[in-house]
Amino acid sequence: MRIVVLAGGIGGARFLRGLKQAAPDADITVVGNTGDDIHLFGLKVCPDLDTVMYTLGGGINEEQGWGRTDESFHVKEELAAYGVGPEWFGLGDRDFATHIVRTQMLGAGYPLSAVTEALCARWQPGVRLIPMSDDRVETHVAIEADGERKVIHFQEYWVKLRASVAATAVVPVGADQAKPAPGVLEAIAAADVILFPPSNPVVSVGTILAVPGIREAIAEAGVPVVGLSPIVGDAPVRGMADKVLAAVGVESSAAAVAEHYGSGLLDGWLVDTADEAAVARVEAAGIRCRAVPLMMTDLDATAAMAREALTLAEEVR
Ligand code: GDP
Ligand code: FO1
Ligand code: CA
Repeated sequence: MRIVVLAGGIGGARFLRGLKQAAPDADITVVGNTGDDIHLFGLKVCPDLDTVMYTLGGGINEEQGWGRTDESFHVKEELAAYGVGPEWFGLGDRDFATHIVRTQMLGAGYPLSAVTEALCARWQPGVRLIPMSDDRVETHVAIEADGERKVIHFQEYWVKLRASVAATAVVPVGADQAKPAPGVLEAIAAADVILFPPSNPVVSVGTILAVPGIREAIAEAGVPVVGLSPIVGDAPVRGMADKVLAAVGVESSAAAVAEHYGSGLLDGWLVDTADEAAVARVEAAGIRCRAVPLMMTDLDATAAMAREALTLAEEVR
């Protein structure tokens, strides 16, 4: 079975670990979000690609969900001693090596997709990880600060401000000019099922869908498209997805996220058992819906979620 998954960082990566257990023989292609990417200290950092790569490759800091295990921060401290920031972004020494290799290869002319493949040769994630695009796309967030409208990088909004101020717009800068990376449209066209993990619907899956051609390819693939809600009991399980949902005018609920994707894209949607009441509303929107446990507390629970998604896909096929 060929499965395509559109993934952000932690939510996508943890789900993929469960999917690999649930479908050990499946051929899994992951289309990764690169809208979170940021240039720091002259280096290209791709947080969501790295989160997937490290999580599936056994190098992730499990508690944190991003960055390397057994990490130290000497380089960051030395940079700070020179007065060179930003200090609010936690790049560790081991992680730095990844960004150095990536930046060196990009400088030599390799596209990001080829660089990602090379990095994965070390980590052996057990999936094919492709960035959504080789072209630069950067998510920016518009905020109101001191009565003034300001546009900042997504990481500044998320990590520095911890989404503490209201976002008035979320813009995937460059997406309209970006092309899907080699292999993305081919994988979608060849898929037997397409899954949206419980990733952020705006700044993870939404950004991937903003690359012209990807949404259309999914809609035209003619195979089941099934998603899992990152919102449980009207709040994100982790992080501040409610803040970016508000920016695009979507309420923070499992049903509203399904409606936001819409029946033109989604065939099936899983909500948590806490959101049983949302099932009827989602089905009224023309999307088959089931309430099942959606907390990725451990690998077995996550694998059970993946099995439910694949079962729902068979039902809507
Ligand atoms: P990020 O790039 O690291 O923010 O990760 P993603 O975009 O892939 O996923 C973020 C989303 O994962 C958040 O909105 C969380 O609500 C969701 N999430 C995290 N853990 C769980 C979980 O155990 N269950 C569900 N349903 N969602 C989760
Ligand atoms: N997230 C944080 O909340 N604080 C950090 O200092 C931080 C550093 C960081 C470094 C490398 C990396 O791959 C990810 C990192 N993240 C950090 C996560 C990052 O903000 C991601 O974009 C998340 O996916 C948020 O969507
Ligand atoms: Ca992310």
